[in-house]
Amino acid sequence: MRLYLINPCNPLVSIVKVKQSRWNRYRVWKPLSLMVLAGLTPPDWEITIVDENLGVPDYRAVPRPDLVGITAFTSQANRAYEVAAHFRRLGVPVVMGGIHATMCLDEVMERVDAVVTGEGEDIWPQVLEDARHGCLKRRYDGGLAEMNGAPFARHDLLTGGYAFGAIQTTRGCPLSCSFCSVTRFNGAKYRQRPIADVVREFRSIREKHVLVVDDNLIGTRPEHIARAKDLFRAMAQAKLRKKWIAQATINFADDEELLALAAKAGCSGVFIGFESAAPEGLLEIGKKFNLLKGRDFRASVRRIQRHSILVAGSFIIGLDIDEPGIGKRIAEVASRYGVDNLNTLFLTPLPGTRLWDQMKSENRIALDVFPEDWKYYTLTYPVADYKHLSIDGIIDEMMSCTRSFYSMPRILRRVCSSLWHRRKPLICLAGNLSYKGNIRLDCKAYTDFKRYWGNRHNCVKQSQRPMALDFLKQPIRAK
Ligand code: B12
Ligand code: SF4
Repeated sequence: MRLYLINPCNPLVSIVKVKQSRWNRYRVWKPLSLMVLAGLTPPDWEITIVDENLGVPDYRAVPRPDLVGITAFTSQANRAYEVAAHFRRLGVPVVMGGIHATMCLDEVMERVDAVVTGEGEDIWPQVLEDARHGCLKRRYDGGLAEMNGAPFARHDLLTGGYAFGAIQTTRGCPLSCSFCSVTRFNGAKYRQRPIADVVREFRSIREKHVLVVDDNLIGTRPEHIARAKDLFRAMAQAKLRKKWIAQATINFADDEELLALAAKAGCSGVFIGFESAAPEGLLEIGKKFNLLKGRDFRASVRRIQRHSILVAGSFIIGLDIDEPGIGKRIAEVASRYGVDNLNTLFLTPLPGTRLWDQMKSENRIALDVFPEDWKYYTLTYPVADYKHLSIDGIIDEMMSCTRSFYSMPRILRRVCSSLWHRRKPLICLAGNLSYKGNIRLDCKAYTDFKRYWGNRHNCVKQSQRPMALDFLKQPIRAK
């Protein structure tokens, strides 16, 4: 039995060609979901993982599979449907799972043979058995999986082309921020894999650099932190010789022992969601956690950096409290906090989130011709009606945020500071220049987007109904 597991691309996102430059390897990330599914697949299946981000194969020229499994974030849904349609035309059954299939079940059901909602571990073997006997059901529900004893992801099936390996050590998040899908999808309970399993799986990763995909590697409660410390101790003891980056909440900074152990275990950078420059913004999105203990963000960032761990900060633009001038304000606040990199994203109502429910009820979802418009749900395009900012206005704010944070004087100041404090100045410089280099691509993408948006408004005005418009069906141009 031949199985293809496919990660579809989104031409608006897949801007790099890995073959063009070695550096592009740092900008593509392994689809861990498919490597996990491969690990759950019995050995008599011949498995091929296709990551379209590395290049789209000519599917007409590949051997015919017996089953196709597709994963997709919402932003990949359109391409997922194209790939599904191709294989279904050949009579090959197509199964789709992952976050979009779970949140938009009806839409996906119409376009594939079987849909798997929730996590795959407990249900995938059943799906394969049914496929083998030609009796796939239309719907399977994986629910929340046990974290103990699952087979390891097949890291051997996706080699070459990536600078980073990928691993997961925990699932779930109790914080339930309004814009985020994680609590709804993976649950509020923080679930941890056995430490010995994580260390063993780490060993099976070939890459020297690893992305730990956990939404919050350290968790929020004392027992979570204690487990994180045990994990870091075990990783250090195992002498894995890997450098890894992860996502965490700002409480990472509160425990010197935790920071020292993380650094010893190989942590080289952490991605932290600050989300808003104002306490009212944090209240608006339900991230009160960041407000606890009257936190001094600048001191927190410094404490992390003192352990030679780089800090990338994430902010959201387009909250109801955000007014003109917010772009510069975010850049200033992020510079004041002292983060090494800034990633600002548009507030985006992702299906299944509380933000989606709220914006839908207020009729504020602006890009709503689905599934076509999903391709813009990358958090890098404005897709909603923002309270105090027009579409042009919010794009200008985003550009002024990026230009201001990544101005040459500010980059030099950050690099000098990391040189002075002996904190990886070259990585800091490369990261900053890479973001700065993206500004040109962003300008071009926004020009195309504004044209699309303008055309669409005119057409809607003429027809007075938001329907799938012809120009939407034209192929999307890569940035
Ligand atoms: C790592 C990660 C990334 C990596 C992606 C690596 C990759 N290629 O997969 C990077 C950094 C590139 C990334 C980018 C983005 N991401 Co992201 N990312 C994550 C993160 C933190 C972990 C995903 C992961 O690897 N999980 C581990 C695997 C094992 O779990 P899984 O993917 O859920 O797969 C399981 C099940 O879903 C299921 N399953 C999945 N696929 C399939 C397929 C079949 C056939 C079956 C049977 C089952 C199945 O089985 C698996 C095993 O249980 C998630 C948060 C999360 N907890 O999911 C956000 C998340 C997926 N990202 C999100 C978003 C919004 C994005 C971006 C659009 C924006 C951004 N800048 O972050 C971009 C989109 C890029 C694009 N190509 O369009 C949202 C998606 C919401 C949505 N509705 O789409 C999430 C949920 C975070 C959030 N805040 O809500 N992301
Ligand atoms: S944004 Fe981060 S902290 Fe908030 S619910 Fe999502 S994973 Fe948890």
